[in-house]
Amino acid sequence: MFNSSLLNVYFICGTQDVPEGKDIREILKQALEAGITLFQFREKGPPTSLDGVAKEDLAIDLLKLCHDYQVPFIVNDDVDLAEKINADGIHVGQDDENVKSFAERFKDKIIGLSIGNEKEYYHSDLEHVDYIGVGPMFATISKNDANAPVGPSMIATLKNINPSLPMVAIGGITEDNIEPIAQNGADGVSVISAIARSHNIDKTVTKMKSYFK
Ligand code: TZP
Ligand code: MG
Repeated sequence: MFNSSLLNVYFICGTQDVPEGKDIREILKQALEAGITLFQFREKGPPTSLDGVAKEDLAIDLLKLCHDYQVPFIVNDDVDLAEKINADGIHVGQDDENVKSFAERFKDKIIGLSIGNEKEYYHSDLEHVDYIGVGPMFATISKNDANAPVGPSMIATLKNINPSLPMVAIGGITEDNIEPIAQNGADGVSVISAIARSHNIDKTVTKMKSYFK
């Protein structure tokens, strides 16, 4: 059974999200120290995008780091990588068809699915899904092909339909706009830039966590 408190402060990052002159390992370490509850490796350039052995080596480093802090390590989309390095789960989008095959191969892994609205919810096969990522809540700088923002009320709309399905909000979330997300019943927030670009990761994570206690 998936513990929805893992979604409280869910950090997502790939090398493309890291400010110039900084290292993804150092940022993740600071975020783990600060108390993030889940991590997703999402390597999706441009401007950077590792693949092959370089991607795998980095993923292994980040997985080990997460496990030093007992935080599960999720891979975005890349089922083969998740399998190869024995990640704790995968997160897939509406266009990714591999949830079923992953679920069959990995009985005890975490599976997340992105859902933007009620129509996508009703069209999704949720049989193997542990949580859904709902958004984008607000405009985002971190995803070029993001859909139009749906706003925090989409969480309440979907919770109304399925109160027991764990839901994490995503897209443009910062320390300053997080309150309505918690008020609309989200189990947590998933963020890229608000943590990767924070000038004080400890303060940012601590504040975000305080909304989900
Ligand atoms: N999916 C929907 S919005 C988004 C993803 C991966 C990007 C979230 O990044 P940020 O910087 O927290 O807006
Ligand atoms: Mg995808």
